[in-house]
Amino acid sequence: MTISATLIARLSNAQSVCVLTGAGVSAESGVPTFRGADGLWSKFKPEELANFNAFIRNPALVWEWYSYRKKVIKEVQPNPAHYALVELEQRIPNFTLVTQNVDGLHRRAGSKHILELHGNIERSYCIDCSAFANDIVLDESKEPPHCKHCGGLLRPDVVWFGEMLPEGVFEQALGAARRCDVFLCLGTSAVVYPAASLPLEALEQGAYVVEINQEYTDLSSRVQEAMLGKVGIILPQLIQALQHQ
Ligand code: BV8
Ligand code: ZN
Repeated sequence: MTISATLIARLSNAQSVCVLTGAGVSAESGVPTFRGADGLWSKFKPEELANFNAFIRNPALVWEWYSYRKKVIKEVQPNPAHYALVELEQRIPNFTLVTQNVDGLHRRAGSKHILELHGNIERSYCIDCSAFANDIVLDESKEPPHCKHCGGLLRPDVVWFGEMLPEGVFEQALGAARRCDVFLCLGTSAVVYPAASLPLEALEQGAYVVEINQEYTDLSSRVQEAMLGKVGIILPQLIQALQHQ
Protein backbone atom coordinates (compact mmCIF):
# COMPACT_ATOMS: atom_id res chain seq x y z
CA MET A 1 0.00 0.00 0.00
CA THR A 2 1.55 3.32 -0.95
CA ILE A 3 0.96 6.28 1.33
CA SER A 4 -0.24 9.31 -0.63
CA ALA A 5 2.03 12.34 -0.86
CA THR A 6 -0.95 14.44 0.19
CA LEU A 7 -1.39 12.52 3.44
CA ILE A 8 2.34 12.74 4.20
CA ALA A 9 2.32 16.48 3.52
CA ARG A 10 -0.85 17.02 5.58
CA LEU A 11 0.55 15.09 8.55
CA SER A 12 3.98 16.75 8.31
CA ASN A 13 2.37 20.20 8.53
CA ALA A 14 -0.42 19.27 10.96
CA GLN A 15 -0.59 21.19 14.23
CA SER A 16 -3.48 19.06 15.48
CA VAL A 17 -4.38 15.43 14.73
CA CYS A 18 -7.33 13.44 16.08
CA VAL A 19 -7.46 9.64 15.79
CA LEU A 20 -10.49 7.39 16.38
CA THR A 21 -9.71 3.69 16.86
CA GLY A 22 -12.01 0.68 16.94
CA ALA A 23 -11.69 -3.05 17.48
CA GLY A 24 -9.78 -3.46 14.19
CA VAL A 25 -6.74 -1.80 15.80
CA SER A 26 -6.61 -4.56 18.45
CA ALA A 27 -7.49 -7.37 16.03
CA GLU A 28 -3.84 -8.07 15.10
CA SER A 29 -3.09 -8.50 18.80
CA GLY A 30 -5.59 -11.36 18.81
CA VAL A 31 -8.53 -9.53 20.40
CA PRO A 32 -11.75 -10.53 18.60
CA THR A 33 -13.67 -7.72 16.89
CA PHE A 34 -17.41 -7.32 17.16
CA ARG A 35 -18.85 -7.35 13.67
CA GLY A 36 -16.24 -9.14 11.58
CA ALA A 37 -16.76 -12.71 10.30
CA ASP A 38 -15.39 -14.29 13.48
CA GLY A 39 -16.55 -11.31 15.55
CA LEU A 40 -18.00 -11.50 19.03
CA TRP A 41 -21.45 -10.58 17.74
CA SER A 42 -21.48 -13.61 15.45
CA LYS A 43 -21.69 -15.77 18.57
CA PHE A 44 -23.65 -13.43 20.82
CA LYS A 45 -26.22 -10.68 20.21
CA PRO A 46 -25.19 -7.24 21.45
CA GLU A 47 -28.63 -6.61 22.94
CA GLU A 48 -28.24 -9.85 24.93
CA LEU A 49 -24.94 -8.80 26.38
CA ALA A 50 -23.82 -5.18 26.08
CA ASN A 51 -26.74 -3.59 27.90
CA PHE A 52 -27.78 -3.07 31.50
CA ASN A 53 -31.08 -4.96 31.30
CA ALA A 54 -29.30 -8.01 29.90
CA PHE A 55 -26.94 -7.81 32.88
CA ILE A 56 -29.78 -7.60 35.41
CA ARG A 57 -31.65 -10.39 33.65
CA ASN A 58 -28.65 -12.67 33.50
CA PRO A 59 -25.66 -11.31 35.42
CA ALA A 60 -23.76 -14.62 35.15
CA LEU A 61 -23.95 -14.72 31.32
CA VAL A 62 -22.79 -11.12 30.91
CA TRP A 63 -20.10 -11.43 33.59
CA GLU A 64 -18.82 -14.65 31.97
CA TRP A 65 -18.59 -12.88 28.60
CA TYR A 66 -16.53 -10.08 30.09
CA SER A 67 -14.37 -12.54 32.06
CA TYR A 68 -13.62 -14.35 28.77
CA ARG A 69 -12.69 -11.06 27.09
CA LYS A 70 -10.55 -9.98 30.07
CA LYS A 71 -8.73 -13.31 29.94
CA VAL A 72 -7.99 -12.84 26.21
CA ILE A 73 -6.80 -9.27 26.80
CA LYS A 74 -4.49 -10.36 29.66
CA GLU A 75 -2.77 -12.79 27.29
CA VAL A 76 -2.20 -10.44 24.32
CA GLN A 77 0.28 -7.67 23.58
CA PRO A 78 -0.11 -4.36 21.77
CA ASN A 79 0.60 -4.70 18.04
CA PRO A 80 2.48 -2.48 15.51
CA ALA A 81 -0.65 -0.36 15.01
CA HIS A 82 -0.66 0.61 18.71
CA TYR A 83 3.06 1.39 18.64
CA ALA A 84 2.78 3.43 15.42
CA LEU A 85 0.21 5.61 17.19
CA VAL A 86 2.65 6.17 20.07
CA GLU A 87 5.23 7.34 17.48
CA LEU A 88 2.70 9.58 15.79
CA GLU A 89 1.72 11.18 19.11
CA GLN A 90 5.36 12.15 19.64
CA ARG A 91 5.52 13.91 16.27
CA ILE A 92 2.35 16.01 16.42
CA PRO A 93 2.01 19.11 18.65
CA ASN A 94 -1.67 18.48 19.54
CA PHE A 95 -2.52 14.82 19.33
CA THR A 96 -5.73 13.24 20.65
CA LEU A 97 -6.28 9.48 20.61
CA VAL A 98 -9.97 8.64 20.96
CA THR A 99 -10.71 4.95 21.34
CA GLN A 100 -13.89 2.87 21.37
CA ASN A 101 -11.82 -0.06 22.64
CA VAL A 102 -12.08 -1.07 26.26
CA ASP A 103 -8.96 -3.30 26.24
CA GLY A 104 -6.40 -0.80 27.57
CA LEU A 105 -3.88 -1.75 24.84
CA HIS A 106 -3.21 1.86 23.77
CA ARG A 107 -2.08 2.67 27.33
CA ARG A 108 0.03 -0.51 27.51
CA ALA A 109 1.72 0.49 24.23
CA GLY A 110 2.65 3.88 25.72
CA SER A 111 0.07 6.31 24.30
CA LYS A 112 -0.41 9.24 26.66
CA HIS A 113 -3.46 11.36 25.85
CA ILE A 114 -6.18 8.70 25.46
CA LEU A 115 -9.93 9.29 25.57
CA GLU A 116 -11.73 5.99 26.32
CA LEU A 117 -15.23 6.64 25.00
CA HIS A 118 -16.63 3.26 26.03
CA GLY A 119 -14.81 2.77 29.33
CA ASN A 120 -12.29 0.11 30.28
CA ILE A 121 -12.89 -3.59 30.87
CA GLU A 122 -10.14 -3.77 33.49
CA ARG A 123 -12.23 -1.69 35.93
CA SER A 124 -15.47 -2.80 37.62
CA TYR A 125 -17.88 -0.96 39.89
CA CYS A 126 -20.81 -1.69 42.17
CA ILE A 127 -24.25 -1.08 40.68
CA ASP A 128 -25.58 -0.05 44.11
CA CYS A 129 -22.93 2.15 45.73
CA SER A 130 -20.73 2.79 42.63
CA ALA A 131 -17.59 1.85 44.55
CA PHE A 132 -14.85 0.80 42.16
CA ALA A 133 -13.28 -2.64 42.49
CA ASN A 134 -10.04 -3.01 40.55
CA ASP A 135 -8.69 -6.02 42.33
CA ILE A 136 -11.09 -8.47 40.80
CA VAL A 137 -9.34 -11.78 40.80
CA LEU A 138 -9.47 -13.13 37.25
CA ASP A 139 -11.11 -16.33 38.29
CA GLU A 140 -13.41 -18.24 36.05
CA SER A 141 -16.21 -17.39 38.46
CA LYS A 142 -19.50 -17.62 36.66
CA GLU A 143 -21.31 -15.38 39.13
CA PRO A 144 -20.29 -11.71 39.12
CA PRO A 145 -18.45 -10.79 42.32
CA HIS A 146 -20.20 -8.66 44.92
CA CYS A 147 -19.14 -5.31 46.34
CA LYS A 148 -17.19 -5.68 49.56
CA HIS A 149 -18.68 -2.45 50.90
CA CYS A 150 -22.39 -3.11 50.38
CA GLY A 151 -22.72 -6.54 48.77
CA GLY A 152 -24.13 -5.09 45.52
CA LEU A 153 -23.48 -6.67 42.10
CA LEU A 154 -20.26 -5.59 40.38
CA ARG A 155 -20.38 -4.67 36.68
CA PRO A 156 -17.66 -3.91 34.13
CA ASP A 157 -16.84 -0.21 33.82
CA VAL A 158 -17.80 -0.13 30.14
CA VAL A 159 -20.50 1.89 28.36
CA TRP A 160 -23.41 -0.33 27.37
CA PHE A 161 -25.95 0.46 24.67
CA GLY A 162 -28.38 3.12 25.81
CA GLU A 163 -25.91 4.40 28.43
CA MET A 164 -24.30 7.83 28.44
CA LEU A 165 -20.61 8.03 27.66
CA PRO A 166 -18.31 8.98 30.55
CA GLU A 167 -18.89 12.58 31.72
CA GLY A 168 -16.95 15.02 29.57
CA VAL A 169 -14.99 12.43 27.61
CA PHE A 170 -17.10 12.68 24.46
CA GLU A 171 -17.09 16.48 24.72
CA GLN A 172 -13.25 16.46 24.75
CA ALA A 173 -13.25 14.11 21.75
CA LEU A 174 -15.70 16.38 19.92
CA GLY A 175 -13.45 19.37 20.60
CA ALA A 176 -10.45 17.51 19.18
CA ALA A 177 -12.40 16.44 16.07
CA ARG A 178 -13.59 20.01 15.52
CA ARG A 179 -10.13 21.57 15.64
CA CYS A 180 -7.94 18.94 13.99
CA ASP A 181 -6.12 19.39 10.68
CA VAL A 182 -6.04 15.62 10.05
CA PHE A 183 -8.48 12.96 11.36
CA LEU A 184 -7.55 9.27 11.15
CA CYS A 185 -10.37 6.72 11.48
CA LEU A 186 -8.77 3.34 12.16
CA GLY A 187 -10.25 -0.17 12.37
CA THR A 188 -13.85 0.71 13.06
CA SER A 189 -17.08 -0.21 11.31
CA ALA A 190 -18.28 3.31 12.21
CA VAL A 191 -21.79 2.14 13.16
CA VAL A 192 -21.84 3.00 16.86
CA TYR A 193 -22.86 6.53 17.86
CA PRO A 194 -21.94 9.04 19.10
CA ALA A 195 -18.35 7.79 18.39
CA ALA A 196 -19.09 7.48 14.66
CA SER A 197 -20.14 11.14 14.52
CA LEU A 198 -16.55 12.26 15.24
CA PRO A 199 -15.17 11.74 11.70
CA LEU A 200 -18.28 13.49 10.35
CA GLU A 201 -17.57 16.48 12.60
CA ALA A 202 -13.98 16.55 11.32
CA LEU A 203 -15.20 16.44 7.70
CA GLU A 204 -17.64 19.25 8.49
CA GLN A 205 -14.85 21.61 9.61
CA GLY A 206 -12.57 20.83 6.68
CA ALA A 207 -10.10 18.40 8.24
CA TYR A 208 -8.31 15.92 5.96
CA VAL A 209 -10.05 12.66 6.95
CA VAL A 210 -8.44 9.28 6.24
CA GLU A 211 -9.96 5.88 6.98
CA ILE A 212 -7.82 2.74 7.29
CA ASN A 213 -9.98 -0.36 7.54
CA GLN A 214 -10.13 -3.91 6.27
CA GLU A 215 -13.52 -3.34 4.69
CA TYR A 216 -15.43 -0.36 3.32
CA THR A 217 -17.84 1.35 5.71
CA ASP A 218 -20.54 4.04 5.43
CA LEU A 219 -17.73 6.53 5.94
CA SER A 220 -15.56 5.32 3.05
CA SER A 221 -17.32 7.30 0.31
CA ARG A 222 -17.25 10.52 2.36
CA VAL A 223 -13.63 10.72 3.51
CA GLN A 224 -10.70 12.14 1.54
CA GLU A 225 -8.91 8.77 1.58
CA ALA A 226 -10.31 5.29 2.35
CA MET A 227 -7.34 2.90 2.58
CA LEU A 228 -8.26 -0.80 2.54
CA GLY A 229 -5.92 -3.04 4.49
CA LYS A 230 -4.50 -4.06 7.84
CA VAL A 231 -3.91 -1.12 10.11
CA GLY A 232 -0.96 -2.94 11.71
CA ILE A 233 0.76 -2.93 8.30
CA ILE A 234 -0.28 0.47 6.94
CA LEU A 235 0.32 2.64 10.02
CA PRO A 236 4.01 1.65 10.40
CA GLN A 237 4.44 2.39 6.68
CA LEU A 238 2.92 5.82 7.30
CA ILE A 239 5.32 6.51 10.17
CA GLN A 240 8.24 5.37 8.00
CA ALA A 241 7.16 7.71 5.19
CA LEU A 242 6.95 10.60 7.67
CA GLN A 243 10.45 9.84 8.96
CA HIS A 244 11.83 10.12 5.42
CA GLN A 245 10.28 13.58 5.07
C1 BV8 B 1 -25.70 6.60 23.67
C2 BV8 B 1 -19.71 -1.99 25.16
C3 BV8 B 1 -26.82 8.48 24.55
C4 BV8 B 1 -18.34 -2.09 25.65
C5 BV8 B 1 -20.34 -0.96 23.09
C6 BV8 B 1 -30.15 4.11 15.93
C7 BV8 B 1 -29.34 4.84 15.09
C8 BV8 B 1 -28.16 5.40 15.55
C9 BV8 B 1 -27.78 5.25 16.89
C10 BV8 B 1 -28.59 4.52 17.71
C11 BV8 B 1 -29.76 3.95 17.25
N1 BV8 B 1 -30.33 3.28 18.30
C12 BV8 B 1 -29.55 3.43 19.39
C13 BV8 B 1 -28.49 4.20 19.05
C14 BV8 B 1 -27.40 4.62 19.94
C15 BV8 B 1 -26.44 3.46 20.14
C16 BV8 B 1 -25.88 3.03 18.80
O1 BV8 B 1 -25.02 3.70 18.24
N2 BV8 B 1 -26.38 1.90 18.29
C17 BV8 B 1 -25.92 1.49 16.96
C18 BV8 B 1 -25.31 0.10 17.04
C19 BV8 B 1 -27.13 1.52 16.04
N3 BV8 B 1 -25.36 4.02 20.94
C20 BV8 B 1 -25.45 3.97 22.27
O2 BV8 B 1 -26.33 3.42 22.89
C21 BV8 B 1 -24.35 4.74 22.99
N4 BV8 B 1 -24.92 5.56 24.00
O3 BV8 B 1 -26.09 6.81 22.55
O4 BV8 B 1 -25.98 7.38 24.77
C22 BV8 B 1 -28.13 8.00 24.98
C23 BV8 B 1 -28.27 7.63 26.32
C24 BV8 B 1 -29.52 7.20 26.72
C25 BV8 B 1 -30.58 7.11 25.82
C26 BV8 B 1 -30.38 7.46 24.47
C27 BV8 B 1 -29.16 7.89 24.04
C28 BV8 B 1 -23.40 3.75 23.68
C29 BV8 B 1 -22.51 3.13 22.64
C30 BV8 B 1 -21.50 2.21 23.32
C31 BV8 B 1 -21.99 0.82 23.19
N5 BV8 B 1 -21.02 -0.10 23.77
N6 BV8 B 1 -19.70 -1.93 23.70
C32 BV8 B 1 -17.78 -3.40 25.18
O5 BV8 B 1 -18.33 -4.45 25.59
O6 BV8 B 1 -16.81 -3.35 24.42
S1 BV8 B 1 -20.30 -0.81 21.42
C33 BV8 B 1 -19.20 -1.90 20.70
O7 BV8 B 1 -19.11 -1.45 19.33
C34 BV8 B 1 -17.78 -1.78 21.24
O8 BV8 B 1 -17.68 -0.90 22.33
C35 BV8 B 1 -16.99 -1.19 20.08
O9 BV8 B 1 -16.11 -0.29 20.59
C36 BV8 B 1 -18.06 -0.53 19.30
C37 BV8 B 1 -17.71 -0.18 17.89
O10 BV8 B 1 -17.30 -1.36 17.22
P1 BV8 B 1 -15.91 -1.29 16.39
O11 BV8 B 1 -14.83 -0.88 17.32
O12 BV8 B 1 -16.12 -0.47 15.18
O13 BV8 B 1 -15.67 -2.81 16.03
P2 BV8 B 1 -16.33 -3.62 14.83
O14 BV8 B 1 -16.04 -5.06 15.06
O15 BV8 B 1 -17.73 -3.14 14.62
O16 BV8 B 1 -15.50 -3.13 13.55
C38 BV8 B 1 -14.13 -3.44 13.46
C39 BV8 B 1 -13.69 -2.99 12.07
O17 BV8 B 1 -12.30 -3.21 11.96
C40 BV8 B 1 -14.36 -3.78 10.97
O18 BV8 B 1 -14.84 -2.88 9.99
C41 BV8 B 1 -13.22 -4.66 10.40
O19 BV8 B 1 -13.31 -4.80 8.99
C42 BV8 B 1 -12.02 -3.84 10.73
N7 BV8 B 1 -10.79 -4.59 10.95
C43 BV8 B 1 -10.66 -5.81 11.54
N8 BV8 B 1 -9.35 -6.14 11.59
C44 BV8 B 1 -8.65 -5.09 11.04
C45 BV8 B 1 -9.58 -4.11 10.64
N9 BV8 B 1 -9.21 -2.96 10.04
C46 BV8 B 1 -7.89 -2.76 9.86
N10 BV8 B 1 -6.94 -3.66 10.22
C47 BV8 B 1 -7.28 -4.82 10.82
N11 BV8 B 1 -6.33 -5.69 11.18
ZN1 ZN C 1 -21.47 -1.41 46.75
